[in-house]
Amino acid sequence: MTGIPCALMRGGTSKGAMLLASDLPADPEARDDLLLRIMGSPDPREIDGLGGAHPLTSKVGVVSLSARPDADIDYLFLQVVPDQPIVSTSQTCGNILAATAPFALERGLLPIMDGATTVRVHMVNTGAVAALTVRTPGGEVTYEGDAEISGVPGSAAPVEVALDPPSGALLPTGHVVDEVAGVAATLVDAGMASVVVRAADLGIVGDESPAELEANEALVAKVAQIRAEAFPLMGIAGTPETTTTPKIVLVSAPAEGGAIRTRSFIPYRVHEAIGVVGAASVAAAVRLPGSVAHELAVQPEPGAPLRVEHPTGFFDLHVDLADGDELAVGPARVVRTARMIMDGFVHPRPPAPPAS
Ligand code: NQM
Repeated sequence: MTGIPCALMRGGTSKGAMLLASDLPADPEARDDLLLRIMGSPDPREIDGLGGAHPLTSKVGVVSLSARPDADIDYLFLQVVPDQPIVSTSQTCGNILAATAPFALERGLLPIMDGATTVRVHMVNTGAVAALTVRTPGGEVTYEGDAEISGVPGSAAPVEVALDPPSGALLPTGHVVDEVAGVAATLVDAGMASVVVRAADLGIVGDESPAELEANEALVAKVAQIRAEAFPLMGIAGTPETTTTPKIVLVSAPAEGGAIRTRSFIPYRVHEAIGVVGAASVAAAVRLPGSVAHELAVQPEPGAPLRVEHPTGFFDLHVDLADGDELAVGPARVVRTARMIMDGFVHPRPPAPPAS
């Protein structure tokens, strides 16, 4: 029985299948069909594959050596929707990003240093580049360490992530505030197309649990309407039905000493925490005078991290507007952790027989 080399890894607060591009079909349609069968989609439980029945655990990272002069590896992220036969490349994932560098080092794609190794990762989905520093004592990747991140039990070795400034427009519509589906919204993209709206404008407090929010049918319908109207305004390729962006982030005043409190629809389920580039996009809105987040936020002291509160804790990051240009974001710095859970061969579900 042959299988496909594949690792199951946690990256930050997400989990997914990690594969080398050379182990997958080059044709995107054939690749996506195979990934559905590897993950067990479409099926709400993903019972017949590696997927974890939630968008945060139904992710795929594909890694290869990069031909770019500013990067060591290319990382293509694919969101496999658990209950629909959709594989979307419309977004990247900064959590799975944290797993890409250790995975590339484990696969022997790059030389390993003694102590720590920095890998520059080109995020194919967005074109952005990030530098990841992985702990490699004695020239081997270690996952053990004392870094803790909200949403992950225990501690692990830190993966320091420095995100280069995004090259696209921070405000895709050119406005700090737009009216979308009758609601004031800041449409912002610092790596993740995000629609930031006030929780209060949608009739909620902003401290509700993800389960409470997902059970609120009127809210879910309003979020879907906001997303449908924001989608064309943000210049996203494809259709809302076949992509997983933009994310809708409900913000309210901080309650735990942070800068802002968030609840994120990603876009159907509610995030248990917040994404990395998702947090960078909200943080950019926090920094932007006039945005719907700025007026609710408590700005951090100069030099201190900007703390984004979320359902399972907080996410600290350093993100500033670049000097002299209020629409450009400076480099963002975050700490994540990652872990190899399983490494071996995956046996995909067989292809469906051709329709007769
Ligand atoms: O924004 C979930 C996650 C993400 C995305 C999502 C992410 C990011 O937390 O960088 O990581 O928004 O779909 O895995």
